Amino acid sequence: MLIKRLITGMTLLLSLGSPVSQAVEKIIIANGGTADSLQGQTARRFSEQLQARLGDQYQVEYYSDAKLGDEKDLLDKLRNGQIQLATISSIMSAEVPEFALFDMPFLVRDRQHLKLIDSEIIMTDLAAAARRHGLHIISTWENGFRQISNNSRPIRSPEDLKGLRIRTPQSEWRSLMFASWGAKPTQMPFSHLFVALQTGEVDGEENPLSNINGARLQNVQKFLSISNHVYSPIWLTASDSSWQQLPAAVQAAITEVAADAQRWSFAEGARQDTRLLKSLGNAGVQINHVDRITFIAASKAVYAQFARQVKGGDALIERVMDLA
Ligand code: EAX
Repeated sequence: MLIKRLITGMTLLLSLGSPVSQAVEKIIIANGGTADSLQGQTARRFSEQLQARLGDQYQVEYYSDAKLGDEKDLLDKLRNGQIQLATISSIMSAEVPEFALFDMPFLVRDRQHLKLIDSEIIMTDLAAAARRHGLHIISTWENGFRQISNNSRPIRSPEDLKGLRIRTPQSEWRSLMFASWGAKPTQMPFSHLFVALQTGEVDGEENPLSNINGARLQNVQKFLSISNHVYSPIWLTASDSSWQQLPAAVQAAITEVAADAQRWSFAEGARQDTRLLKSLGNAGVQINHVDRITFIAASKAVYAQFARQVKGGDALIERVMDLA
């Protein structure tokens, strides 16, 4: 830490050509989504508030739109200390198996069920699982309920997905889900998605409305089917070892500002879902609702795989279901 401060100080001294009284530590936060999506807006708000709270000794920098890499790169950068914070979404289950809990289709019922976010299931069980993989979960923000868009037809039942090439995040779980519904899933980073839809490399995708609008996917998609098939949180994540090295006061500041950002993101997420449904319709996207019953009936393979593959998986699912 001291060496790092000295080096930062020397670099400043050299670049400014005048003596500096205090070294500045950087706190870099990055995400793979767009600045204009809920996760981008939340991260910006968080960065500004954290900067105000920490004062001049720290410089908080926020990079959106995969400028520092896609979510997988961001995890690497957290681990090797190039960045301090990142927001990680669906790919977390590829790192920490227990997080595939959020890839159980239709498990999270509605917004009321989101009391899950502040429950022990996340704060204790999933947080501990992340720590075993060297990650510290600071806060859970909203990415959102995921919906399906495509260029071929309205999706009412899994039958309608047959043969469609659907982009999923880089997670085996989401692939398994869409394959068991009959689609042809293709994994790719979010930052590649607009072009892949535009060129017809894939027919469709699945994301919260805020990500769809944030990346202007309505410009390259004809149909939007409201499925709420998965609730996708955004995990504000640090590497556990670099987190442990932060001064306690800085840890407290980050945790508190992040908790405030969490409250904001859930309230704003609910508002955006209503507003964006209208504006996407106005933009000419044809919107329908899926038949949940047929989708749920076709989802058994995903639950069975989770129970087989993740120790204690069954119990985790039951605890989520039991939350009234
Ligand atoms: O920033 O990759 C995805 O589809 C995720 O929703 C991610 O949060 C996009």
